[in-house]
Order: sequence, then C-alpha cells, then structure tokens
Amino acid sequence: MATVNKNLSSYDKATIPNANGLRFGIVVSEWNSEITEGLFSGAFNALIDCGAQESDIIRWNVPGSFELTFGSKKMINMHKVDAVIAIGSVIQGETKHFDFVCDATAQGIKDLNITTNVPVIFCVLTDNNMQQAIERSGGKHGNKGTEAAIAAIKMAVLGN
Ligand code: INI
Repeated sequence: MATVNKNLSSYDKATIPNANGLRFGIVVSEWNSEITEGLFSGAFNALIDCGAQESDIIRWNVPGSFELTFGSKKMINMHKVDAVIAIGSVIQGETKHFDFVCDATAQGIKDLNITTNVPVIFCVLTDNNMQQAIERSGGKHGNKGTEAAIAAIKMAVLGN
C-alpha cells in the first residue's frame, strides 16, 4: 500500500474534532511488542494531543493479533467506550500462518464494525519484514498508531 507517499503521523489538528470527553479503548497485541508499543505510544499521544483525558483511555493487552477481535468485543461490552483501537503487528514468516492471522484479524474487526455500534479501528501492520514494521511504527513513514487515533476520534463523533 502507498505508505511511501503519506506520512502516517501527519494530521492537521485544526480539522480534527476535540476529543475531550470521549472514551477510548486500546487493545494491544503482545506479539512483536517492540512494534506494538510504538504503535500504542503514537495512538495514545495523538489522543491526548487532540484533547482526550488520560483517565478516558483504557488499555488492555492480548496475546496476539488473532485475539484482537475478542479483546475489542469484550472492551465494548464491559466499558462505555466511543471507539476502540485494535493494535497489532504481523510479520511474514516462512509458512501460511501470516495469511491466516492477517485474514482472521481483518475479518474479525470488520465483523465488529458491522455488528456493534462502536467503531473499531484497524491499527494492524501486516509487513514483509521487521524493517517495514519499524518504519511504520514511529520510523521514516511515521506511526500508524497516530493515524489510527485520528480515525478513532473522527469515527467516535460521526454523525454528531
Ligand atoms: N500474532 C501476531 O500478532 N503477529 C505475528 O507475527 C504472529 N505470528 O507470526 O505468528 C502472531 N501469531 C499469534 C496469533 O496472533 C495468536 O496469538 C495465536 O495463534 C494464538 O491464537
């Protein structure tokens, strides 16, 4: 995808709704945690920068990206959140496992967007190698976590 033409961290604050008073769930996969922690920082810092209160951001960890769907569903059921950000990093290996994890995670999060009234943002990097993941989690292409936070704010107030 065309990340090369877009810095994932760039946003114009003047065009982003104020996030003060909105509640966010962030579900973080522990797989490739050096990447997912960078994505979490990008998301968290952007939410705060746009007016969200730290006390309105709930973080949960799950073992891997495959578990993001269940984690996000439970977050929606247990907490009155306005949006959920699902954070993961899947890196291509030698087997087809990558494809199954990517497909299941994307489909699961898509299903939540259809079946619940809380938007779930897809902040899952699906890279060919670790270098690509580094470049998109706070590296030369910016931080997909930041992009996800901006999407979460916009979706949380959609139609308001
Ligand atoms: N989970 C990831 O988030 N990233 C990966 O790169 C990965 N790989 O390579 O296997 C991964 N696998 C674990 C998977 O998400 C589940 O946690 C596991 O299958 C248990 O359900």
